[in-house]
Amino acid sequence: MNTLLSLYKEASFIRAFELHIAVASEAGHVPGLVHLCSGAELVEVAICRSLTGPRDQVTGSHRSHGLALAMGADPVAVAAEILGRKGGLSKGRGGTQHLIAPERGFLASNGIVGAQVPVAAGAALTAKLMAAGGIAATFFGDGAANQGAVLETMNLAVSLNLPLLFVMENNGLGQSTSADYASGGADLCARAAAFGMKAERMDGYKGARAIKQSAEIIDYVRMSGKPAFIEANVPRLSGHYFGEKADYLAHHEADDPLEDLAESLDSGVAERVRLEAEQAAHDAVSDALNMGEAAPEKSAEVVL
Ligand SMILES: Cc1ncc(C[n+]2csc(CCOP(=O)(O)OP(=O)(O)O)c2C)c(N)n1
Repeated sequence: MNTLLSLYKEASFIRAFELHIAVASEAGHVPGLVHLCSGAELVEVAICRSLTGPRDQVTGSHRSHGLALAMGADPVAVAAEILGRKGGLSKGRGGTQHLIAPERGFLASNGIVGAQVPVAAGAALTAKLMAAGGIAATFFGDGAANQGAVLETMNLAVSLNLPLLFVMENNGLGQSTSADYASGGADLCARAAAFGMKAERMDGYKGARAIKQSAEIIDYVRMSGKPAFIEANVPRLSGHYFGEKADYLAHHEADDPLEDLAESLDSGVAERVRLEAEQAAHDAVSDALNMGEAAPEKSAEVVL
């Protein structure tokens, strides 16, 4: 399968997975709110496919279902975790915002905005001290980019020479606040460069270019042992959380990177791949739903 087609296949699976999670949420099967990654799949798959070192580690935000899947976590176990089932990645105790699949290099996602970033610095420091060629990557939003812990981690990564890739997915919104307002119109890529690291923009609508750029910058981090930063522009194709009814969304209608990608492929092939992805996502979420068993009640014995 050619590179663009396999990117489309993986990204379409994540898109369909999120739609099925949305359906499950609407039916009341998901404890709490879910933050869907729809719009960011292409960037996440493009970057994760270059994180192939056996010791590479990734951390993500509250919007990380797709990231866990892009790193190869078992879709049924991801769905079961989101649904709070015993068969989930962490027995249903973490839920949608706390996914973990360390055996696949997915160290953790985190519901505290920006908190996943210093965790990745710890993974990068470990990789550096073990000198076994591993690197870390951390995904966060434009809102998180203004968190003190994130800015401190950028400084630390430069001063300690950590093999850490910062990936800021700029969807223009932190909840309902525009990125321009929250950052005073600052150029966030230039701000990262000012810490003293290589910093680039990635077009989240251009699949082939994103794959090439990801491979090059990950190679740079691995070979140099230094940090780097990517600002990827992505649309947020859903509300802050699924089901949110908000007027501001009307002002943020965006093109869909997956539709753009499908247009660059043979239409019959793209449609077949999309339908297969849809079926696979349906099966994964259904299997998780059919597990039936809820997570055990939280108690001291369970936690210990
Ligand atoms: C420390 C902290 N402050 C506030 C929140 C509430 N909150 C959850 S997501 C979010 C917006 C984050 O925006 P961004 O980092 O751009 O990520 P996006 O949701 O756009 O993917 C906020 C304010 C939180 N979870 N943690």
